[in-house]
Amino acid sequence: MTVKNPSYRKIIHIDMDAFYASVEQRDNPAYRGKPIAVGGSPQGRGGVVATASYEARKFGVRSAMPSKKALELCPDVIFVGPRFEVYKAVSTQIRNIFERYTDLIEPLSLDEAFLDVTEDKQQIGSAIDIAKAIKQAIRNELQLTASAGVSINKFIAKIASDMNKPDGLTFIGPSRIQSFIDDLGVEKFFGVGKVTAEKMKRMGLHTGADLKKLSEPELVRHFGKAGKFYYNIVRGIDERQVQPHRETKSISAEDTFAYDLKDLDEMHDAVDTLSQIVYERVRRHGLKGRTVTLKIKFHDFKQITRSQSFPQPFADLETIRTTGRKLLGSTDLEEKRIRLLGIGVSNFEGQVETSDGQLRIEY
Ligand code: DCP
Ligand code: MG
Repeated sequence: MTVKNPSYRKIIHIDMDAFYASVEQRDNPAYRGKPIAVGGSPQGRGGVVATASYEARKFGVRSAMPSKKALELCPDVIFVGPRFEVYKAVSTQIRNIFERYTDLIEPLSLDEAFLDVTEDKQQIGSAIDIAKAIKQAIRNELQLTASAGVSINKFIAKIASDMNKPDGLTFIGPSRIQSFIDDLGVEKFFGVGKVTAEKMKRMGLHTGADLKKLSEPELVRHFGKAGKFYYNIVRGIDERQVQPHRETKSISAEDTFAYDLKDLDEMHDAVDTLSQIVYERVRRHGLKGRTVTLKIKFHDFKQITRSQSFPQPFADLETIRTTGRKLLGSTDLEEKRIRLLGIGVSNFEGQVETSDGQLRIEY
């Protein structure tokens, strides 16, 4: 028996299709119907792909892939230089469309946002119809396509928007949520990164149904604080609100190691990997920062942060990586072993510097 619960929220997650590439194909007819990769460098001499058109994806070209590899997979691929100012302007136009339908908008990056449409500003009637109207407006006014996911919480709405790309609209209603989650691979769960997913798989946990067999204390024991969140989410419970106007104060990534690091080369590798992750996220948000922060947690759980600020805002990988390494080099590591490293970028352009220098760590 399904009980109709009038207190369900109506959440839509919208994500633009092949965002940078679609904008480039829209603005340059010569690129339409062709495999293009935004970013990277011509002849695949260096750099990575920011995103690929769907024509290029057929060959396996993907975001974050070295352009050399992209060229191997798809010899006809056309590399196109990014135009971040244009993507930012389009992002604002998309936001303006969202605002006609709701005041509760939480952007996640330039091309992606959560909308809470429970209130139904335009009295359209159903969340599915609101999502249709938004997609239609984006198509008519911006000549671009978006995919939408509709459900009762953020977690399910976000997964739904990814299920029928491009130009998709996927609704997962309350009665379908549990069976959907049971079959879902652990790597798809919110907050589960590569490392956690591998750990889960080693423990024989492959799907939502597997995770559901663990008690809350067991999950917390294995996965720390996040375990509590996983416990709820495998039961379809995600109470996170859509938070409008949340300014991005910092973008950071951190990694707790399977064993404590002693070796400087290993620490440098970790800093490089974290810098790459942070760099990509800074880019995706269209931001420029002034401060790089390194966070270290030692094996005795003592924690320190070290920061360096620059007069000029930056958004490049080199600044993040070399500053991270430098901050590590200037830290007195003594004989200590390192349990966790984190890299963050903050003090974004156009935002006020925080007086306490406190960083919000995002998962
Ligand atoms: N991006 C990036 N580096 C990455 C991933 C993405 O620079 N590693 C940029 C380019 C994308 C944009 O962010 O166009 C949005 O990211 P998405 O993950 O939503 O990817 P797309 O919109 O390109 O494709 P999809 O249709 O899969 O959403
Ligand atoms: Mg997208």
